[in-house]
Amino acid sequence: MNTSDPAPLTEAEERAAAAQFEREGFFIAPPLIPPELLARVRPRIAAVYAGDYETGIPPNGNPPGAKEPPSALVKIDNAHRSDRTIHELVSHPAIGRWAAALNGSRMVQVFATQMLIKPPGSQGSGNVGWHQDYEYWEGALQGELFTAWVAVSDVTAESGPMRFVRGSNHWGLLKAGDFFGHNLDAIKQRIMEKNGTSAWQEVAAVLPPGGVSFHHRLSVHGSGPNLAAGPRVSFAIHLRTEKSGLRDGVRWQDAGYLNDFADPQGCPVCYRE
Ligand SMILES: O=C(O)CCC(=O)C(=O)O
Repeated sequence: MNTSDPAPLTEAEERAAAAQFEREGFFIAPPLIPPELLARVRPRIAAVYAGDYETGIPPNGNPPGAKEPPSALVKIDNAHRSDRTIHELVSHPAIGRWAAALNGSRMVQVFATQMLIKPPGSQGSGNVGWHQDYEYWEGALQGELFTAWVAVSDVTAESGPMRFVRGSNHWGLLKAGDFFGHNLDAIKQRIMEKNGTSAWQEVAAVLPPGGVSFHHRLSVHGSGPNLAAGPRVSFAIHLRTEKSGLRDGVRWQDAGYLNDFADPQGCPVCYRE
């Protein structure tokens, strides 16, 4: 169950946001997640990290559960299947409303999530290498796909915020990225060579708790080390619209961490016209 209705957008706001998303490949929305929901979700993030799964469903990859604070980037896939409060957060209607406005879509549905904890002091092992999300979905999915990224902690310039490369959504699928690579400069070099241009303008998505950014499936993005005092905590929420689908001949059981669109626990609809 969701806790609050999204604030209505004016038509002018919707038009301006959609134009920016199309032009630049990302959009930074005003804070969308209510503080009371963030307060309820924080202990649930700690619980899932420790291996406590409220629904009895483990996240993908069955992480063993850890007692010690992390020392490198933690990425737990589909924690929303394991926990009802996390499910409530990732399917919040304000995210759906903005996502629909950015894409002019009639329906928005979650199809996978990542719970991300970037600990302080993790140096390069906290980095997320430059990549395009579609590199990881291309085999199974096609059409309109994108990501909402929700800040749970205060994501400052020091905490290793996500960085977008402006306009890279127009570069096509380069397949030169690597989410798991830590050497950002080497990956950047590879992407620029593949793209045949030295154009590269980075924008940091600095977000307060509850802030949300959206990015296109082809937008190049990554993040550097967390130099702040506390962990950078967030969710990447992968979204589809009615203009996307499973590729012909692909079976859900072969789609890795992507959830079957027909499964309401794995794929909650967060907006419907
Ligand atoms: O959290 C990050 O720094 C990157 C997350 C990411 O790759 C994504 O949201 O698609």
